Amino acid sequence: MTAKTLSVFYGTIIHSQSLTELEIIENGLLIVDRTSGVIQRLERNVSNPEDALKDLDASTYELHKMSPHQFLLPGFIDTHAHAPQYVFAGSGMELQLLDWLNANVFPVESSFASTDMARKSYTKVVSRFLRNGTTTCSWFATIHLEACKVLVDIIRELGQRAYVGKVNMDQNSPDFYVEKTQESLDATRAFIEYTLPHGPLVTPVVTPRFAITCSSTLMKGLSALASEYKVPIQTHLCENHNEINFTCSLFPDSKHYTGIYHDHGLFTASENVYMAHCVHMDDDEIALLKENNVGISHCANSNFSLQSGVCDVRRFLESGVKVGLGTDVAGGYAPSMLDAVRSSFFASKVQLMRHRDELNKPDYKVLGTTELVYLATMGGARVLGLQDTIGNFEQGKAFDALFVDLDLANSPVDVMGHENKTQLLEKFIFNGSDQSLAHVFVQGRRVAGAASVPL
Ligand SMILES: *[C@@H]1O[C@H](CO)[C@@H](O)[C@H](O)[C@H]1NC(C)=O
Ligand SMILES: *[C@@H]1O[C@H](CO)[C@@H](O)[C@H](O)[C@H]1NC(C)=O
Ligand SMILES: *[C@@H]1O[C@H](CO)[C@@H](O)[C@H](O)[C@H]1NC(C)=O
Ligand SMILES: *[C@@H]1O[C@H](CO)[C@@H](O)[C@H](O)[C@H]1NC(C)=O
Ligand SMILES: CC(=O)N[C@H]1CO[C@H](CO)[C@@H](O)[C@@H]1O
Ligand SMILES: CC(=O)N[C@H]1CO[C@H](CO)[C@@H](O)[C@@H]1O
Ligand SMILES: [Zn+2]
Repeated sequence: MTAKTLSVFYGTIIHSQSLTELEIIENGLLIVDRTSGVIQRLERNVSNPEDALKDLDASTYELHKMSPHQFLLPGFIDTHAHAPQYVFAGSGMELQLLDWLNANVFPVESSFASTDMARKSYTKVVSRFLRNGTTTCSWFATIHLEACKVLVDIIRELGQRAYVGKVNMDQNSPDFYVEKTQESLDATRAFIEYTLPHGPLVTPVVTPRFAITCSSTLMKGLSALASEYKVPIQTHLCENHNEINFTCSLFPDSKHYTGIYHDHGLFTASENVYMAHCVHMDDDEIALLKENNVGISHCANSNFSLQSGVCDVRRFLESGVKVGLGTDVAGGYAPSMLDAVRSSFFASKVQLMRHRDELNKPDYKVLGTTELVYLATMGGARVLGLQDTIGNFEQGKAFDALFVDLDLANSPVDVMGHENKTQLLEKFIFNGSDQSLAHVFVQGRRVAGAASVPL
C-alpha cells in the first residue's frame, strides 16, 4: 500500500476574502499536502468528489466527507496575549491598568526567573489556546531569557504557529522585575538568535513592554535590533487615560503617545509593527499609524475588564488601518478567540449606542458576522504580516484550520435542522466552544481537537 500523501476535505468551507466578503463554499473540495501542510487545491461547486479527484491515484489520498453540520474555518489568530499572565487569569479585574500591573502582573511575571515555573505554566497556556482554536498567537513572555527559550521550545513541541517576544523593561518597574539597559538589549539579541533557527512556525518579535518601562536608549536599541534581524515589533499603545498621561509626561519632546514610538524609530525599523489596544487616539495618531502601515490589535475583553475604555474599531477600519483581534490574556480573562469575537461585538454595540445617543449619528454600523470572522482570521494575518501564509484557504497557503462539528457529543450548540450555512456559522461564533472543535490543524498537523477519534 502506498502511503497517503494528501488529505482531502469535501463539504462546507468558510473563509474571508476581504473585510466585506465572507465566502461560504457549500460543496467545496480542499486538498492538503500532508508533508508540507500546504493547501494544494481549493475547488468550488464540486458535485462528486471522486470525479473531481480522478486525475489522482486513489491510493495517494484520504477523503474526508464532512457531514451537514460540519465545516472548515481558518484557524483563529490571536494578535495579543501574555503567556505568563494566564497563571492568574481572572484576578484583579476590579483594578485599572497601572494598579493591576503592580498588584498582579509584576509579582507573577517575576517568578518566571524559574524555568520550572515557565515549563509548567507555558505548557498549560499553549495547550489551552490550541484547544480553543488559536492556531497562531503573538505572545508577550517575560524579561527572562531562559524562560523565553522554554516558551519557544514548548510552542514547537505543541505545534502552534507563534510570534514570541522577550519583554523589555529598564525603568519605572519594581526593583525585583527590571533590567539594566544593556542587559536587556543583549538578552534580546540572544533570544532572537536562539529563536530564528527554530522557524518557520516560531518567530521572535521585539517587545518593549510599553513606553513607561523603556528608556529612550532601550527603545532606540530595540529598533536597531529589529532592523538588523528583520523581525517584527509589538508593544502596547494608548490603553488607559492614566497610562497615557504618565507616558506623555515621561517623553515631553514627543507630540503624543503614538509619536513616542515613532520618534524612537520603532515604526520604521520593521515591515511589521503592531500595537495592542489603541483605545484612546486622536486623528493625528491614527494617521501616523496608517502612514507607517502599523497594525492594531483590538482587545475588547480587557478594555471592559480593566475599564480602559471601548475602542471604536469601525473608525480604524474606515481609516484603512490594519486591525486584528487579541484576547490580551490576562488583562482579558478569556483564553479564547471566540470570546474576543463576542467581546468585540459587544464593544461595537456600545459604540453604536454612544453614536446614536450621544453623538447623534444613528447610522453607525455594528460589526457583523462577516467582519468578525475577518478580524479573527485574515485581519490578524495582515496585522502579523502573515497574509500570504495564513488567514484563509487560498491555494498555496498553510492549512491552519478548525474542523467545526456542531454535533459533537458535548457541543453546546443545538442544531434544529432548518439552519442554512450562515446560521450554522453564527451559532458556532456566538454559542460554540472548544467542544465544537473536532480537530485543530496547524500547517496540516492535527494539534488539538475535541473529537475522540483523530481524523
Ligand atoms: C456554483 O453554483 C451556484 C449554483 O449553481 C452558482 O450560482 C455559482 O455561480 C457557482 N459558483 C462557481 C464558483 O462556479
Ligand atoms: C490626563 O490629562 C488630561 C489633559 O492634561 C486631563 O484632562 C485628564 O483629566 C487627565 N486624565 C487623568 C485620568 O489623569
Ligand atoms: C441564510 O439565510 C440568511 C437569512 O435569510 C441569509 O441572509 C443568508 O445569506 C443565507 N446563507 C446562505 C449560505 O444561504
Ligand atoms: C450555548 O447555549 C447553551 C444553551 O443555552 C449554553 O448551555 C451554553 O453555555 C452556551 N455556550 C456558550 C459558549 O455560551
Ligand atoms: C471606560 C469605559 O468606556 N468603560 C465602559 C466599558 O464597558 C461598560 C459596559 O458596556 C461600560 O458601561 C463602560 O462605560
Ligand atoms: C469560548 C471557549 O470556547 N472557551 C473554552 C476554552 O477552553 C476551555 C477548556 O478547554 C473551555 O472551558 C472554554 O469554554
Ligand atoms: Zn497586553
